Amino acid sequence: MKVLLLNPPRDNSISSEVPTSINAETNTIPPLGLMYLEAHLHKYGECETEIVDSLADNLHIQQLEKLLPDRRPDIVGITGHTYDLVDMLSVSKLIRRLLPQTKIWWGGPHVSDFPMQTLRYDCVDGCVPFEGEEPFTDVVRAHQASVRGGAIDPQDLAGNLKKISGIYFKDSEGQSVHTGARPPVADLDRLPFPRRTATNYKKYSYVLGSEAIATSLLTSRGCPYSCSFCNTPGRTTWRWRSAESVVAEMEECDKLGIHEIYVVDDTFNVRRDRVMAICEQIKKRGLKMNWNIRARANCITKETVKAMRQAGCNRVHIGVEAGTDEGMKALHKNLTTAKVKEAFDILQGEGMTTVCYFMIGCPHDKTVDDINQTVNFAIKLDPDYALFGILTPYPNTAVYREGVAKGLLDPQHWENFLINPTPEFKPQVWTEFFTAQQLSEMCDKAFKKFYIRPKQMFRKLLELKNFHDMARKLKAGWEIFKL
Ligand code: B12
Ligand code: SF4
Repeated sequence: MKVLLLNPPRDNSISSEVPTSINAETNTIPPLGLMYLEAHLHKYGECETEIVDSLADNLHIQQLEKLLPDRRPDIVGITGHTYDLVDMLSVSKLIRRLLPQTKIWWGGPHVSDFPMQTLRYDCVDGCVPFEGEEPFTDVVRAHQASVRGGAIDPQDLAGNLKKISGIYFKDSEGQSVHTGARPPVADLDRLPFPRRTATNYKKYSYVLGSEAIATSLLTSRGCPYSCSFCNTPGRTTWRWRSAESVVAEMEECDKLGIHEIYVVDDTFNVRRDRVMAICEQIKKRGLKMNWNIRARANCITKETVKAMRQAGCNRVHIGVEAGTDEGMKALHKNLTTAKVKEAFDILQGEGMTTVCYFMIGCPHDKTVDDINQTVNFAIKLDPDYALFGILTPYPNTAVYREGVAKGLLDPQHWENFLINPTPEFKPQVWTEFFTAQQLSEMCDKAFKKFYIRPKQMFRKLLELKNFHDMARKLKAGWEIFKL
């Protein structure tokens, strides 16, 4: 049996309020979710596997129309955010038309939010919300076990799928079936490392990075915090890999010639002892790796930052979101401005590059002055990079529920998009105090105010590494200037 795992093109994503050239750099991040699935299938699935990353290989629907019949997969697994729904559907319809016998399964962040709604599409046979390695391998095995006389028997397949917990599918009568919840993987160390050689791994790189080839790596899953705008909490408990396992994977990357790693954990630095153990292992094995993390400001300490710096960590991404204590409290950030400032002083003192995320248009942003406080706090922290976005209340978040209860958000809005997805769709924003247009203009102004400062511009000039780097950064800079 042949399983093809597809990262669809992103030609019709709905807009995400971040300048396009800044977004474009993200196209070269490896599809780690698919790589984890592939490695698990490779080890336990007894099937042929292939990853097709449309983003890395610059494939669009026209190229896929030629490529897919050539491959003739029995099962295609498709990943994506809700933002990518239009493209996820276009490729699925294409596969249905070209290869009617091929089974189409979806997974990833969109499915985790809307599993039942996913089954409404004729071009989807089933989906797996949340972590996919074990349930999807079971799904593939169920297909294998249902082959009768060279073809999959629909009734046998439905019977076999019903035995797998944690999945959604359509049975032989077309009825939607949910097989109940499945606990997440308790021991992350037992998952095989993502097989980077199953991708064109040399194609991945980051605009903020210093090495030609880069990869992403996951050391923990879930998050113990509960910010009001995020739907990660409550989904799974926070679990983490052992330092030995993490650094063994880094070592594998090193052997492939990959020396730049983006650790994509929601929050890498929750536990001090774990951070120290990982740094210790890196040192012990003599690994020379540039790596960077997504971190919580309240968990930053001088000791851990020093150790991380010595172990090769050179960039820290932090979600600060608001510029006042009241704002942070309203977002359930569990942070104060003083704590954040202290964290930045430590990070900058140790020579760490800092990337900071802020939101405007939150329920506490009642006046222009409130929004200015966020921008001014960004300038006060003086990170190397700041990204400003407009709060987008996602379903299954506290802020979304609050907006619906206040009558500000229409619960049908996302539902209408799911029924009729078009790239023109605009997610609802918090319009209690400002219109969407006003928020968009203030977001543009925030970028300008932060970046068009002599200190920032001079610093960016000093950082330029070569002509290619200069061209990429100039392009991003021009986008900001145009805002
Ligand atoms: C890297 C990243 C990106 C990259 C994606 C590039 C890439 N190739 O992965 C970029 C920068 C483009 C991105 C953009 C956005 N992102 Co993002 N991103 C991440 C991040 C940091 C890591 C993703 C990752 O590699 N995870 C590790 C892998 C192993 O997990 P996974 O991908 O979820 O895969 C597992 C399961 O989902 C499942 N699975 C995945 N695919 C499939 C397919 C099949 C067939 C099956 C069966 C299962 C399955 O199995 C996998 C293994 O267990 C996550 C945070 C996180 N820690 O996950 C946020 C995250 C996924 N992003 C998020 C958001 C909100 C966004 C944006 C909407 C932000 C914005 N406003 O612009 C945009 C969407 C833009 C767009 N057009 O899609 C949210 C998703 C929330 C949600 N439920 O929708 C997350 C969870 C961050 C957060 N805590 O809020 N993102
Ligand atoms: S925003 Fe980050 S820290 Fe807050 S709950 Fe989500 S993943 Fe955790």
